[in-house]
Amino acid sequence: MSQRHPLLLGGGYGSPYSIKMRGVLRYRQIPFRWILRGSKWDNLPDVPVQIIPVIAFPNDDGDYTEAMVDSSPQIMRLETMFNERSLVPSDPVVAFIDYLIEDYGDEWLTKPMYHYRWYYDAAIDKASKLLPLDRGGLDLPDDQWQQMHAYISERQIGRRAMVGSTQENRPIIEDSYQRLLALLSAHFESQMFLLGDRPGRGDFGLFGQLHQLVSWEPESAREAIDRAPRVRNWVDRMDDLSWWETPAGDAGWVDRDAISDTTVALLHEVGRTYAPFMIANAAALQAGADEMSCTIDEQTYAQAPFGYQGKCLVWLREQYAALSDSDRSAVDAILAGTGCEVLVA
Ligand SMILES: N[C@@H](CCC(=O)N[C@@H](CS)C(=O)NCC(=O)O)C(=O)O
Repeated sequence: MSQRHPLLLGGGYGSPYSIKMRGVLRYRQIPFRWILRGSKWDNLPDVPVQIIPVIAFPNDDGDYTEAMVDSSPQIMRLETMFNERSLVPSDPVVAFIDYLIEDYGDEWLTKPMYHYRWYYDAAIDKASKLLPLDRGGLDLPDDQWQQMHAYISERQIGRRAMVGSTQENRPIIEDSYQRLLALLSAHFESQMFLLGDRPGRGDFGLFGQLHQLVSWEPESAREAIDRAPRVRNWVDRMDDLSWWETPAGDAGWVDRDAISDTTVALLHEVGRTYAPFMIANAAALQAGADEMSCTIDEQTYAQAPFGYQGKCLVWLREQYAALSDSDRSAVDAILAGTGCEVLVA
């Protein structure tokens, strides 16, 4: 890998994971070139799964022969390449909590994000108008624009149930977003990041989804401005943290015994939604069932099981198993009573 040449980040403006990784690269001050995936500028190497974001790496000659997907492994790959402004807390206990919050953002908060985009008419209209332009270009002819508008809205609305955005699940999904706004508002009254004086993977996991929720989707954005302006302002900050003066080396992370009450309150929220969902999803996958269901807020949450999220639980458990005995006990003590215990039981 040569650092003389920038990385390439292939993504889209409406893609929460693309915005997450753009935020990571900006904060880490890693030179990169943004490429709208599918546009005439897209010359990214092949990837195994057609999702965004894609990161491509240059060789010494400046040729981009290797690319990867999935934001979480992308972050860890960057950790192996660049030392400064790391996103991984030096204490493995704090690092595990950070990873858990990132996965909650990626795998649960994406449900409110997708729901608010493809459930409400104004949101559907906005996304269906804007998304084709990333790929099609500003000069996209009107007739093709109309076709893509119809195709995208039909396809994405059709996939709502796959993500869990059904009429039955709607109160659970919307309430979880409302609670998150309140929890984060309380946290940001005294602190800018979740685990210290510098952002971690968890901050960026939340940021990617929230960026869309508080600024793209009209309904959820209105809620954020009305009830949680601090959250909206935090998202604006997270979008480009190249200015943040990160404490040198490993300094700046919270001590494992001093994780703030408002971050622990967030873990209770993770334990209320993401944890029962992930456990029931994995059980349904193992049983080969067509539907997973669990109880969240005394209501039944149900959807088809999702294979990738089954893998996420396996990876989370591997991280937990890799901790030393005393670190595992310390994680258990932090998670006790949050509802997250089941994830590592
Ligand atoms: N686990 C992936 C998820 C990426 C993802 O779901 N990307 C969406 C856009 S935000 C996508 O490309 N979906 C494929 C499609 O819509 O066809 C990550 O963390 O990057």
